[in-house]
Amino acid sequence: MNKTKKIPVLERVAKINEQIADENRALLRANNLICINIMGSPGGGKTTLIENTIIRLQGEKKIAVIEGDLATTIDAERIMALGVDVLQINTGGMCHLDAPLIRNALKKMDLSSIDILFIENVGNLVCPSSHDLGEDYRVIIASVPEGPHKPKKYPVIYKEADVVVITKADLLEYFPDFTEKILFNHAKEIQPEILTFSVALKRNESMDEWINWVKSVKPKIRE
Ligand SMILES: Nc1nc2c(ncn2[C@@H]2O[C@H](COP(=O)(O)OP(=O)(O)O)[C@@H](O)[C@H]2O)c(=O)[nH]1
Ligand SMILES: [Mg+2]
Repeated sequence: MNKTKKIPVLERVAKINEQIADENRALLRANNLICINIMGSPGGGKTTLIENTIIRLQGEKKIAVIEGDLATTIDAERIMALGVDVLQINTGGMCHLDAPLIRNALKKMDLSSIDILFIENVGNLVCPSSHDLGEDYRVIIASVPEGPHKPKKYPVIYKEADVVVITKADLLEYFPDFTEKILFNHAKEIQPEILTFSVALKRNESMDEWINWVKSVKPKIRE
């Protein structure tokens, strides 16, 4: 009788991702930098939030960015135009980043000079949630035109999130079914500890609470 223990392939791949995510975390810790993984739908405002955060923290924090995209360097070029170090990862067809891709990117960066590393994940509310990258914090972007029910429809990504940022708050008057309260309540039903911010990036308004959080973050203590 064959007594070899069979581990399903997906389980093995997930385990390898976990191991490499832990190695990434150790490398980030050794270089004393905070890593924030920005996730959300395509077009929600991920790149715009990162751009505005860079502008607001210029001269205060040294920021670098890893840009994940299926194809193109469009977002990376937007970030580079701000004079910030950016590393582009094109995933081909893959709908998320994973820990090995981040490990390869980290090897190419001068980590010792960075305070905060943003990762812009591939625009998607499903795939990125199940891939630990070694980040400290997970931030979900929820833009007003997407409607207030996304946390209920995509609970898995919210369950693992530390922060939700409502973007495009300047458009609230055009979306009467969307209130910040409804979205935040839905998010808190799924993840009671989640921090909540709301910004209107087009007008660069109401960024203060978000910016204060970014400035104050410490490495995440993991249980
Ligand atoms: N009105 C408005 N538009 C925004 C806001 N944030 C982003 N956008 C626009 O939404 C579009 C997609 O933004 P982008 O940051 O590229 O989204 P990403 O795909 O999530 O990175 C762009 O045309 C942005 O100018 C906002 O707060 N208000
Ligand atoms: Mg983008």
